[in-house]
Amino acid sequence: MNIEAITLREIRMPLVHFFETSFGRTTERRILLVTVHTDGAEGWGECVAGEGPFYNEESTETAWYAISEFLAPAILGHRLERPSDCVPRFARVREHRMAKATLEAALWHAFAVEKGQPLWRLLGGTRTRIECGVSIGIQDSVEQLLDKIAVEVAAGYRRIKVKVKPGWDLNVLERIRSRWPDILLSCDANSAYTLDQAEHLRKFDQFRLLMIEQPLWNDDIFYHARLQAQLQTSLCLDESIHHARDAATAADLGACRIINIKQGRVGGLTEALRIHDVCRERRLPNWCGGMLESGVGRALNIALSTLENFRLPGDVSASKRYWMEDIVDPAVEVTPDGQILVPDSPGLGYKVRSDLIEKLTVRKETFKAGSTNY
Ligand code: OSB
Ligand code: MG
Repeated sequence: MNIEAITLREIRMPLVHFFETSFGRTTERRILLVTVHTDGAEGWGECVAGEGPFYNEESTETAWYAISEFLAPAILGHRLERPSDCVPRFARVREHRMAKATLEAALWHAFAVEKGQPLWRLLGGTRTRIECGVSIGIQDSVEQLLDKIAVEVAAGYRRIKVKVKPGWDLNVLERIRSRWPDILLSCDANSAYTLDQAEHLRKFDQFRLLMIEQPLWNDDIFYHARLQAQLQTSLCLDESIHHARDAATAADLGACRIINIKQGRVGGLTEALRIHDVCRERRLPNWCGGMLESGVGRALNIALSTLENFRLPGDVSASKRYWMEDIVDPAVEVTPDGQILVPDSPGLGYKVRSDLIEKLTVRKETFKAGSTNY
């Protein structure tokens, strides 16, 4: 495919309900979308960076910078045989993984459209339905959280994950477990603890959690292994895993028993597939994380989740949990038994609503082949 033009834009989308983690509260998303125009198709990619550098070092603004100044120019005017061919072209830029992943996602979408195939098949997926879990943020009160869990359990979701932090953990888990002794339950600390608190974290064992996600430092693997050795509950790494080598390190050290794969965090689908293969070879189950995506990113997560080693319910849930109106048609829906039926139409399987996107756009820039190349 010849990369003829790339449009970068920012849209704003208010969340139906705020989302709070140990690193802060989000009420409105500032989402970057790219459109890659090839000679045969158009592909869309969503950037999963947050509004500020709180989950990781990237943000909406740094992704805009990396894409417009370096990454778009690295592929514009070039002919790529496959979407993965962008990876070596981007390699000169250190980090900026979410920015890279945005363009790679758009290339995969365009590639699938050109081939007239559903993206999930091109990725090597085998599932026709995926299992859904939900991630529920920190609320203003425990009662409010229990009400939210009740809604999601009734909606059929197969795994409930709650956000925890010091002061919002044992008390909360205790209340959840006494009301729902048998649900598949996990928690995510987004790096809110240190190894000094191992004793405290050992108390989580009594709640029979499926996993504790990223309890320690965002850049740590080694001390998670120390912690894992002291816990019955499985640890899952999210923030610490940037590439396949990190996944192998974590497996070799025994730093976790489960891995959360987010294509954005790891620099794109090619690296996500490599991590998937590392996990499969080492018999670590992995699952698909979420980053409060709009329908474009959500559709991509669905496609990725069809791969064999996505063995646990992901944070891939219905559009209506986040958005009054999603930018794909149909909106992503979950069956009463907590599954998403994977669409079989070419590309993402959901139509991108470009008219609505245009209305939500607050800035936009188009880059054409022949512009500055570094
Ligand atoms: O750690 O998984 C996380 C959202 C923003 C940043 C980090 C995380 C999350 C979630 C939300 O847990 C998952 C979702 O999109 O539903
Ligand atoms: Mg997480």
